[in-house]
Parts: sequence; structure tokens; C-alpha cells
Amino acid sequence: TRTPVNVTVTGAAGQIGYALLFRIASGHLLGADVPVKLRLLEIPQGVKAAEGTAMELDDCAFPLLKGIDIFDDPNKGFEGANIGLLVGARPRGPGMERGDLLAANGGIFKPQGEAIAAHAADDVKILVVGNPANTNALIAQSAAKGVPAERFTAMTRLDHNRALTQLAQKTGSSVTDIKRLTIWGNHSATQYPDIFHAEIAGKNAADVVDDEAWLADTFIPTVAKRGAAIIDARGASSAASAANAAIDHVYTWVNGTAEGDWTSMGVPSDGSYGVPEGLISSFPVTCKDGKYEIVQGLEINDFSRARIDASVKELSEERDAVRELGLI
Ligand code: NAX
Repeated sequence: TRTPVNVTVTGAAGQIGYALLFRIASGHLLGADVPVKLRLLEIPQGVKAAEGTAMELDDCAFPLLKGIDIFDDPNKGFEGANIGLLVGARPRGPGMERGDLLAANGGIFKPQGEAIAAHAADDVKILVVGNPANTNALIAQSAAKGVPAERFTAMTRLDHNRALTQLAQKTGSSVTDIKRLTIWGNHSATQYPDIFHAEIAGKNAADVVDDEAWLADTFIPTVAKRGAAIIDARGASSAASAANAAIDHVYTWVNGTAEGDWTSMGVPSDGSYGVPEGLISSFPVTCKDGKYEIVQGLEINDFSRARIDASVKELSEERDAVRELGLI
């Protein structure tokens, strides 16, 4: 029998946590034959609610779930972690400036990065979901001395999945017909969903759509502002779809992308496509044997170039701000 994989989830008592934990425990994160142990990390005020969720997880009698432990200390929460899902973050409060938000999150992600370096398993893989996800990932990565930088990733899979459905609905196709869609840049309103390299049932997606006004004025803003539209409609931010995207991100990272396809992940830049080295930016990536690679050699047209550059500029500004705060 296989040794269980230790999965640490921060923000376990939050709304994404509630949607996420049951899918991890039922085998969707790693595979239907992979046993898991959950390590739930919360702040002290969140521990009781996490205990309630743990009771419900017990009540599901999931065959793959080999244990649940709850912590309010990151040094314990990340002990032996093979996978870390960093969901808990500090939301922007009323009157909070960007600098305050980055500082508050630095207070969370820096100690978590240190705890990962000190206590996680050698093969640890980290996905940051908590916003601002790319820069929180950068803070954790920079604090995790000795852990290879590429183990720290940020989630843009929700944006990727949103873009898949918008494109499928526009073209009357199925999401399974669409390949090679890309989200570039920051998980923010500046992100750029790119269909110029995408294919729909083997045909170039931009040719099938053949409507640059729809791209610029409908598709891109719909994908980029979808989070706000969900809040307007639901009265709460995306939770089940965010949890689903986190599951997809890790599943793909571990189990690989399909031949001829790729996915979108926020990963440390190697300088590809003019993105400054070290920035955690979304790229097209292929995954194989538990490793990812940035897709190389794509031609970037002027329409895409301007939008990628704008989002990367925002990421550079966030990096400068956390550098000034001494967080990286
Ligand atoms: P909730 O406020 O429901 O839950 C957050 C949980 O994190 C709370 O239970 C809180 O006690 C806990 N927490 C806070 N600080 C912590 C710490 N230092 N250690 C451990 N736990 C801590 O938020 P939820 O709706 O679950 O969203 C979580 C994060 O995901 C937010 O930052 C949100 O902005 C972000 N999102 C990111 C998305 C993405 O695509 N990257 C999309 C969805 C979501 O908006």
C-alpha cells in the first residue's frame, strides 16, 4: 500500500477551504488511488470551525483519507507537507491601501515560507491561492531558503477555466474541444487571456472567433472581472469554482498535461517572453512527471504584447513594493 501524501491546507475554515477539503479527501487532488493525510492550518479563531469541518470529513468515511490534524502554528502545519495549498490570506478591508494589504499578507506568507523551508518534505509543492496570489507566492518563496524556487506557484487556473467556458460558449463548442489557451501575467484585472495560440477542434481559435472587438471588449474583460461579477450575483466571492481550480492546478502539475495541450500556472519567470526573471507570472506550461516547463517559442503579436507587458508591469510594481517593505 502507498504511503499517504501529506496535504497542508491553510485557511481551512474559510469558504474555499470548505469546498476544497472534501474533494482532496475523495481523491480528486492527486488521483483515485492516492491516500492522503490532511493538515489543516488556521488562525486560533478559525480552529473551532476547522474542527467542525474535520467532523464532517470523518462522517464521509472517505476510503483515501488516512488522517486529519488541525494546527494554528505554521511550523506544525507544514511538518512533512508534500503539497501545500496556501488559501488563507488577509482580504482588503475598508480604506486599506495596497501597501497595507501587501504588508498584512507579508505577515502571513513570510512565516509560512520559513515554516515550509524548515519542516516540509523535500518534494514539497506549493500552490498559493490567497490574494494577491502571485506576490504572496513570491513572498513565501523568497522566505523559503533552500527550497527550489520552482516549487512555488500561484493560481491562475480559475481564470483559465473561466476563459475556456467563455470561448466555448461564444463559438458553440465544447470546453474539451479547446486546447492551448493561455492566461498571462497577474491574477488580477490586468491578466491577459490569450486565444491566439489556442485551437478549437484543431482550428486556430482567433480565426474561428474572427472578431477582435469581441476579444478586446467582451472576452478579456469578462474573464478578468469575473470575480467581481460573482460577488455581485452571489453576495460572496467565488469559492467552489476556486476550489475546483486549485484541484485542477495540482492534479495537472502532478499527473501531467495532455499531449498537445498546455495549462496556465503562475510560476517563477526564467526570463521567457520578456517577463523579468523571478517574478511569479502566469505562463503557458506543460507538466510531466511532477514537473512543469514554460512553453517556449510562441510568437507574441502586438495585441498580446501590450497586454502581457501591462500585467507584468503591475507584477513588477508589486515586487518593488514588497521589497521596500522588507518582505523579500
Ligand atoms: P475566507 O475569508 O472565507 O477564508 C479565509 C480563511 O483563512 C479564514 O478561515 C481565515 O481564518 C483563514 N486565515 C487567515 N489568515 C490565516 C493564516 N495566517 N493562517 C491560516 N489561515 C488563515 O476566504 P475565501 O473565500 O476562502 O478565500 C481565500 C483567499 O482566496 C482570499 O485571499 C481570496 O481573495 C482568494 N481567492 C483567490 C482566487 C484565485 O483565483 N487565485 C479566486 C478565489 C478567491 O478570491
